[in-house]
Amino acid sequence: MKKEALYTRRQVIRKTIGSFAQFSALMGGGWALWSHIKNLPPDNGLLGGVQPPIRTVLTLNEKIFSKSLSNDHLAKTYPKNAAEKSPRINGNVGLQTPLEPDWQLGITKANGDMLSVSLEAIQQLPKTSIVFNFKCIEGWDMITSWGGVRLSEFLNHFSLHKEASMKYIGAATPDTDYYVALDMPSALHPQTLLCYEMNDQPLSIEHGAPLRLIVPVKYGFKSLKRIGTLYFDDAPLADYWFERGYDYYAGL
Ligand SMILES: Nc1nc2c(c(=O)[nH]1)N[C@H]1C(S)=C(S)[C@@H](COP(=O)(O)O)O[C@H]1N2
Ligand SMILES: [Mo]
Repeated sequence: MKKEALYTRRQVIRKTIGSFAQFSALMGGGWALWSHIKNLPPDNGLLGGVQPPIRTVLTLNEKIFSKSLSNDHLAKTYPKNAAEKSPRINGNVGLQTPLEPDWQLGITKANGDMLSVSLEAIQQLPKTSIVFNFKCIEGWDMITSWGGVRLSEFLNHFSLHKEASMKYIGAATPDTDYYVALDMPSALHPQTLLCYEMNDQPLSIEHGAPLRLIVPVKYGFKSLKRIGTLYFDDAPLADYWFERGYDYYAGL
């Protein structure tokens, strides 16, 4: 018995053309929507230089992440031998000038006074180590090993209580070329460290000597290398990558 063809050749051609037209219409629609969004004027204020519809999505992400973040939300940790021996280096904004040999951490207190703290004084505080999977928003990650003091213990030790009760903390490189903002709950998170060691060795210049932030519950761009100053505010503080379109909280 001769099998009936399911479709005639003509039908096949018509269907092919039909699907192609549908596909083109979808693509065209998507493209038109995207170019519409792209051509909207970016807001250079708190929207961080991205177009309003994109910022709306980022803001929604932030709401979800800032709610889910708490001290119970700990980044997964690993044994020390799982850590990368020579981890990748990423980003040198704020590291281009030679490091001052008399470096001290500068803290702008809530009343405007300045406090300077030496590396030795920081190293005398109780040491906390962490091995965790460091994630860069560019799409790579690596297990890295760090040592330093909890930011919360540092603030407590130097009686920065008023400061720790504010909504945001900012950190900047000595030349102020790179700067990050952290919401205070993330800053006081038990895994957030001021680090002076990687793989039990003093930090290299490329990895942020003499002192860097390590914020395991955030994407890597919040972990500022070579801290020059810390400062506080109840209003959101400036953030280098936020101004270039990334989300403010960058929570994981
Ligand atoms: N001062 C400074 N800190 C920085 C950066 C930078 O360019 N300058 N880059 C950030 C980014 S995007 C990442 S992913 C991490 C990378 O840290 P690493 O170089 O120690 O691997 O540092 C962060 N801290
Ligand atoms: Mo990054």
